[in-house]
Amino acid sequence: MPKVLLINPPFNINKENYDSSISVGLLSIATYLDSKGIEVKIIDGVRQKNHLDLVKKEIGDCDYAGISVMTTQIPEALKIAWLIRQINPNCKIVWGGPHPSFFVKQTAKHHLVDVLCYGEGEITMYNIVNNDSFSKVKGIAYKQEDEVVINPPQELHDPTKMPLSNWDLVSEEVLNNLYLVPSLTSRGCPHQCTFCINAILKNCWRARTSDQVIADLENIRSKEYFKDKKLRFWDENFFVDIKRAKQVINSMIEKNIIIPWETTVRANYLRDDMIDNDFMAKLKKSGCYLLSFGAESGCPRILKKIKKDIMPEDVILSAQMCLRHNIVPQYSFMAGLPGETKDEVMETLALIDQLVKLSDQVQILGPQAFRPYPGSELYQECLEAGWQEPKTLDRWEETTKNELNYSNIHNFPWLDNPDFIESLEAYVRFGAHSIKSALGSTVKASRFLKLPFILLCQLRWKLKFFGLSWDYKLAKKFITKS
Ligand code: B12
Ligand code: SF4
Repeated sequence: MPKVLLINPPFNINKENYDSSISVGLLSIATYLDSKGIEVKIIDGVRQKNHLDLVKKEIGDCDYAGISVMTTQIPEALKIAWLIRQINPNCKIVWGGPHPSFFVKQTAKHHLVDVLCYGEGEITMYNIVNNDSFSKVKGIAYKQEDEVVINPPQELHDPTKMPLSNWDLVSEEVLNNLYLVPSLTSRGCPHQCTFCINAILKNCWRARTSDQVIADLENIRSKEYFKDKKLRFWDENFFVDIKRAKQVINSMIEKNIIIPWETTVRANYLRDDMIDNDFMAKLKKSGCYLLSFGAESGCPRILKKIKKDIMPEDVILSAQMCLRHNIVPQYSFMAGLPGETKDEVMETLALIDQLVKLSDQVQILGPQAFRPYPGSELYQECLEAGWQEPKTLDRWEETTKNELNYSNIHNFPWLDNPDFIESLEAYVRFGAHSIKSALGSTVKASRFLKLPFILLCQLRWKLKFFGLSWDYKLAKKFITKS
């Protein structure tokens, strides 16, 4: 029976600033392989301290190593792949996740990539492990006589046919430090936002039944290590089928499965035929403490351009409704899209200002720099503006090495002032909120360093002055891995 090791490489950020969640994608693949009788282990380099030692210990007798890769993980993924090649040259190295799915051919070309899985990995990884020839496996790319062969895509899987997450496959170190327990009740999204991975990869919406969701929650509740932990419905869009969402929430209340939970929702779902006041009250009763919205921009032109199908007014209304029900509204924003003017970015900052003035409870994430992904309409505009995407995996490594969020945005030719766009996230995080909540931010640094930076950010936010971002550059050095 083949042995499989699945690895999540670290991000380019100090370990103490790691998010304490889990790689849901790898857990899902591991659960599926395990349910089919395949021996599988997960090493989470994001959350396990000595991940390289663990790889060294486990890789000797492995047949397949699967590495999950977002663009920011490329430098560490390459290090891990190199180590595997040195210790066990017979082990096949499989790359999967968002970056390989966007950049199939150039990633598959690399000498440290034996097979690449694009799109969802559960069935594809099983088929890779179970076939003696790659030519029969859908959803992969591989090299054949120096040419890259890309097989047809794997069909999207049916979540109702997937087993319950097998938590025994996750290390105790990760389980004990977990901040948010993930429950994945659906996949994909029916909306068409032009910047989003779901729209680009055409991940249509599919869900587990409400009974399956409740079984998952009961399983989570039965685990001692999850006692008193919060939960996140890890879905892209939990509320698409509102009838199902209501069944889940009603069952949670009836069966007294009251767990503090959060999830993602669209601002325009908070309306009479979707999430009305009565349903909001039930969400609260079942344990919902936070709803996370993609607000993206405060500029109507940009919102139309990205096909977000919401307007700034929807965002304000959604915040008011959440606050009425004592649920924390959290909004993520982006900036630096091709064609976006400085005034339009300032409209986003004005909307953020309006939101934080509603209450100190409102949480803002970003604005993060827009990330160009091939296959989207916006990507075409980036190309027309002169964008030259890195053409090899090694070149990607160079442009991501010192970055927190994606790749070096000084390479984005459509940006007149990349420093301004890059520093906004920090200025909002520490300047727009009250000093108290800025101090409570999850970014770990000594108060001695944090406080002066916060005071500067507060002043910048008051004056709306974001030039000469030397303070941001200094702060970034402290949290980026040295
Ligand atoms: C949860 C999440 C996180 C989590 C943790 C993810 C993790 N791996 O540990 C946290 C919050 C830490 C995180 C951080 C970041 N994230 Co993030 N994140 C997500 C999110 C919202 C959901 C991912 C998820 O769990 N999906 C559910 C699982 C089941 O799907 P999955 O992870 O894609 O896995 C499936 C397939 O990809 C594939 N697969 C994945 N790995 C492997 C490996 C093998 C071997 C195989 C065969 C298959 C395979 O099979 C899996 C099962 O079907 C996605 C958005 C999205 N829709 O994907 C963004 C996303 C992955 N994140 C993204 C980014 C950019 C980031 C950040 C850089 C910035 C940010 N703040 O968003 C940081 C990275 C940290 C850093 N500073 O460097 C981008 C990645 C784009 C890219 N080019 O790589 C995404 C796509 C968001 C976006 N639309 O831009 N993220
Ligand atoms: S609603 Fe959210 S998940 Fe759905 S396509 Fe838009 S950004 Fe992506």
